[in-house]
Amino acid sequence: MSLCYDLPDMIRRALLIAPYIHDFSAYDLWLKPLGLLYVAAAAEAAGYEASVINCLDRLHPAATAIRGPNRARTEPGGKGKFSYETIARPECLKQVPRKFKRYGIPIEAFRHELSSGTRPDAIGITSMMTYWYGGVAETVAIVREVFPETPIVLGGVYATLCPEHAREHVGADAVLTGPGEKAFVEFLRHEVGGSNGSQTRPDNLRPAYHLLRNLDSVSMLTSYGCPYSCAYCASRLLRRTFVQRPVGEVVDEIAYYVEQLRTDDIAFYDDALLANPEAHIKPILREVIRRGLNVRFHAPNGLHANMIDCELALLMRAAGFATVRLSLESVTREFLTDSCDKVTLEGFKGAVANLSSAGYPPGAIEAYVMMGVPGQRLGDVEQAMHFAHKVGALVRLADFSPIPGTKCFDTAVQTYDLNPGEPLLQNSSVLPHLVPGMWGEHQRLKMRARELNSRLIRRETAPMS
Ligand code: B12
Ligand code: SF4
Repeated sequence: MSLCYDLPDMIRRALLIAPYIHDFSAYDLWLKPLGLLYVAAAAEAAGYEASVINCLDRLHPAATAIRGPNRARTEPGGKGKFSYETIARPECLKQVPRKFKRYGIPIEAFRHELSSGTRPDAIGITSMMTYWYGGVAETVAIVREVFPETPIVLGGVYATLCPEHAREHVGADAVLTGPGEKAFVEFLRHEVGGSNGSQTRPDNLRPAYHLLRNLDSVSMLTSYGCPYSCAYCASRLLRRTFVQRPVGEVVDEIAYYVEQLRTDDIAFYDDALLANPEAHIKPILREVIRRGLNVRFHAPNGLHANMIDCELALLMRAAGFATVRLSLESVTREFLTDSCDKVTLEGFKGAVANLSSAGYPPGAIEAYVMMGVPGQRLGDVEQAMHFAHKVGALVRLADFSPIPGTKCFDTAVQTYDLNPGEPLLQNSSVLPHLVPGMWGEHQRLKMRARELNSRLIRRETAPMS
């Protein structure tokens, strides 16, 4: 579908949409449609007018007006619960005895948002987890009803990891893979023409947060990609190279969020925030402290513990790091090799000690421990949990998600007898229900983790004798 107009100076409009999530559970942990905001910024830089509709807007009046348990709720620190509606479970998830939900603003509110804005010339939709494609397809269908003639393009993580599936199941006019800044502008030029704007370097853009309403936190990147290549991870498939942004540019962006957007909470979405610490994170944090930028930083993604020496721990504390989650993943040799040796047991222990000395109480330091990785024994998970507990970190268990294209995927498909062509089965909370015995085992491990965690917190709060 090509809709090139004749008027060269007419401003073309791009509408960017963050779609609904279909899942058994979803929690807003500083979730922002960061990729979509980069793409919107690129469109603006190229001379297009851009607007954004966020179906996951927790603070949307229609989401907070709902009565009952499915109302959106906001918790301190920029997190919260999405509003939701229970929907039918897809056939292949019938074995999972849980309610399936559509998370996001009520459908009528979305229709209203679509039809009350200016008519777009093209629409871009993002996608995140592969197993959330049902929400993407539903979003596309609603958009189609309102704008039957407007070209729709899909990008994002799911589009990149499962492009053929997306072409077949989502109903967009085009599916673009990989970083979308340049590709989306090319799509716009081709489909709707226009664009006299000067295009800035894609790696020099700032996400278009000014287009997002109801902002109670911000997510950002100080780097793109990851220098490692762990067997279960898709980072390299999403971005081939690892690039760290210039320190000054990163700190200016943080200052903009704090001083102009008045945000108190910033989450880093980096895959490898602490890589090359002397040249990157340390100077960033020193500059944040020097400029007196008062903000809470969150690292919901696992941090590389080996990089946290005494100085970095002190800088993190002084700069306002509030959520500190370290990747431990496992303590077994073969598993650590699959994780590219990015964390060693000594390194992990040292990091917790350094963070504690810098003033973090143990309840503030968390360790991601993986479970359900093909070939992983229950005893391995237990060992890792006990190790994290012993050195003073809270245990946060993370269920394995088989991701197409990763080194682990084929083994996972064989081990767990999965249909490789069905992304719904890649949901980390689905797998334990499909594999006989796995759910019970995981429940037991989760209970054990809770016991260890409460013991750690009690130990810390007990009065000294
Ligand atoms: C931040 C993050 C999280 C956060 C927040 C996400 C949330 N609240 O749901 C937290 C830590 C909570 C999280 C949790 C999990 N995550 Co996560 N997460 C990420 C991460 C690191 C960054 C995503 C991101 O925003 N990147 C930055 C933006 C700029 O990139 P982008 O979205 O890809 O956008 C670019 C392109 O895609 C494209 N694009 C994007 N939109 C559009 C739109 C158009 C129109 C176009 C043309 C282009 C385009 O252009 C953009 C700019 O270049 C990715 C890894 C990664 N490198 O992407 C994993 C990732 C998405 N997560 C993953 C996993 C496995 C998980 C967990 C299951 C881990 C676990 N075992 O518990 C959980 C599950 C959470 C859930 N709710 O289901 C997997 C994906 C799994 C899957 N099957 O899809 C990834 C890929 C990491 C991996 N291990 O490989 N995650
Ligand atoms: S270090 Fe983290 S982001 Fe990088 S490849 Fe390994 S798991 Fe993925």
